[in-house]
Amino acid sequence: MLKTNFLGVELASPLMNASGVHCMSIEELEELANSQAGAFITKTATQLEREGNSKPRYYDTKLGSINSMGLPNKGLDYYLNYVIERQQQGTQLQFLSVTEMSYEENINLLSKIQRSGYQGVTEFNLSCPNVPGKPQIAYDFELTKKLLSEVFTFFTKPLGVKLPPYFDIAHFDEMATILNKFPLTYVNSVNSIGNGLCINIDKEQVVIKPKGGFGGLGGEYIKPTALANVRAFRERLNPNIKIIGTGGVINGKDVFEHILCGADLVQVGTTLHKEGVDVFTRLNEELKVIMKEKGYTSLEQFRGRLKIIE
Ligand code: RRO
Repeated sequence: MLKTNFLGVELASPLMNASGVHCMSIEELEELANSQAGAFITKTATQLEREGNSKPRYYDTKLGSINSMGLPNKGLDYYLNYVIERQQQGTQLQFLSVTEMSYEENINLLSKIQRSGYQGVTEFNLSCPNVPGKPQIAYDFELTKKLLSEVFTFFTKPLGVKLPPYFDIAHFDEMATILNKFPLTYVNSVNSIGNGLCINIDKEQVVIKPKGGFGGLGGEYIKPTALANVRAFRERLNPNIKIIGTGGVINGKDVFEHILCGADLVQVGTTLHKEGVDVFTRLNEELKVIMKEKGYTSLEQFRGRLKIIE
């Protein structure tokens, strides 16, 4: 009932983790691989291992989460070797997330993946909000265009981009026009809403340490923004560019809504962090109940079919 085809591979579920959550170590990745998620993605990797920002750097609130992890990761080789090993054992579809600190370093990182034996999907994270002094790449339209133009002179493996949320129709138009120029496999919308601020009123203090308390928001706060971005890009992107919907998935209804807006796959961040990998079993069951109630037997029957009021 939840079968989903992605790049010719049949997945048992459209659900995955969002990069950053439950995917830092091989132990966590193995738990994802053995869960009811349809696929998994690794923590965004840089060329070299990074410690990230100082703690506390992740905080759960009633309506979601705020984080300023600062790109802690074990370095590209750790994740690349893991996915190549799994590929050799027969795994057909995996997602490797990467980004770097400068234009040149991004090109070098992707060149290394191109030269490797990895045949899976690479997600180029253009939207990390938490490295002090490093603006989110995809809020700079010219830079994004230049970077992708160079990347696609040499990169021939499946590539997706992780985008920040946009909040203006002109920005949806402009970014979609840029993305449509490239042979992208998919667009993933959205990363956390950057640089929110959560406060502990008793202490009259911020809840995370880096950047004076500013951090990326996830969870219930961001669902309407995430759905708008999925919908806006589905309406604007070439049909051969797939969409991964991420943001505000707490229950099966939220997964249904993402797919109704056009998501091919749906990722879970904050709620996976709160509940652990059993969240995928619950969400799959809740989605099936909604589909049964509505008389749907496959995701294709409602994907992208959101109605507007004429
Ligand atoms: O590590 C992080 O601080 C982080 C990253 Br790279 C990202 O893309 N999104 C996010 O919310 N946190």
